[in-house]
Amino acid sequence: MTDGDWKTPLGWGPDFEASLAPHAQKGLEPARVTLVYRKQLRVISRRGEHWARTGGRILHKAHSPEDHPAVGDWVAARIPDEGEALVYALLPRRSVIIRKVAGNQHAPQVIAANIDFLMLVMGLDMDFNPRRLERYLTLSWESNAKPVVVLNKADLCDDLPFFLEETKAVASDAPIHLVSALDGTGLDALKQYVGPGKTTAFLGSSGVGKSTLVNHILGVELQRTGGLKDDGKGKHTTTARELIVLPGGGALIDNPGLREVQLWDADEGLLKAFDDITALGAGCRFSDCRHQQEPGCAVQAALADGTLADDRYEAWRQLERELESRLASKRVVPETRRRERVGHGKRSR
Ligand SMILES: Nc1nc2c(ncn2[C@@H]2O[C@H](COP(=O)(O)OP(=O)(O)OP(=O)(O)O)[C@@H](O)[C@H]2O)c(=O)[nH]1
Ligand SMILES: [Mg+2]
Ligand SMILES: [Zn+2]
Repeated sequence: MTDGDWKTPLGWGPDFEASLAPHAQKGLEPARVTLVYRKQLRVISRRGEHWARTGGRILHKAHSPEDHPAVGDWVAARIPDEGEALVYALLPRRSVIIRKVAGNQHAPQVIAANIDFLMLVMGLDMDFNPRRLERYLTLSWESNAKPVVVLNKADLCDDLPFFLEETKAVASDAPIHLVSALDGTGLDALKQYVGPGKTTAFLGSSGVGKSTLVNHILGVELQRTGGLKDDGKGKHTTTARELIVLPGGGALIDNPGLREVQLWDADEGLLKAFDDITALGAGCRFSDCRHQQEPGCAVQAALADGTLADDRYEAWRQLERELESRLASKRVVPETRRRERVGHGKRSR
């Protein structure tokens, strides 16, 4: 196998090649992180899958958890022919999914990096919640990964058109798929998001069927799936976040169920997730209109005449307040700098 053969099906491209160049001159080689276990990393390199350790240079330069290697990251490493590799640098990310750790205004958590498609899975049972979907979409649009809304457990639902309409009202231009991982309905259509060069991650509450979907795509029962308790609440069946390499090329990341999604920096994500409000806002009298009591506010006008739903507006206000309060508390911590997280294409979408 030539050196290029293992990387391209895993998502490597000219952008990473260019970022690697200065490190390659020092004899470092590329690897992709599949699992993070405390300070240890599992990576895939020309050698196959093996252990690696984050070098002191990265740890010393890291200002925030965002600066540490995460699942999906491409890194530059010293890779001996056997034994543990040493990671020297994190290559700039194409996309990065970050949420805020609950209860801590200063703690971001990187869920995964270099994701092409983010499958936002909801169950068409008691799990369905458009307000939660708005959060997931905001997180996705901010991340630079493309969100795909997957409404699973269609077999349990007796009013699909209703849920489809509810979803369309909040999904802007993200594609929506109605599927059943149990009876196979709609699963073929998901194949377009998976394959050579693509990295596809699954996100959603516990018990919505993420691992069941991953097993279907893999064609083998690799991921353990769980039964639901009698109260309909899922227990966390998947406990580790791991990048799985597909035999035919491409990668999947199954995630443990998220209990809640709190937003980290997501100003742009919010503009996109609420593009109906963003579009209305262009018609406000003041360019810095907050859409509250300002005269000539087109958003308030749309609320008054019913073209904008109250709960949609309230959901937007809630997320905006969350982002604001986090930013306000950030300002009093001088060493916290707003850093450019995504190297390529971040502003170009
Ligand atoms: N009826 C029905 N049940 C499903 C469907 N998909 C998954 N399930 C069931 O839902 C339960 C939870 O599925 P998992 O795939 O383990 O859910 P998960 O999202 O991976 O859960 P965590 O790993 O805890 O985050 C299992 O009992 C599955 O068999 C579906 O389309 N219809
Ligand atoms: Mg799971
Ligand atoms: Zn306004």
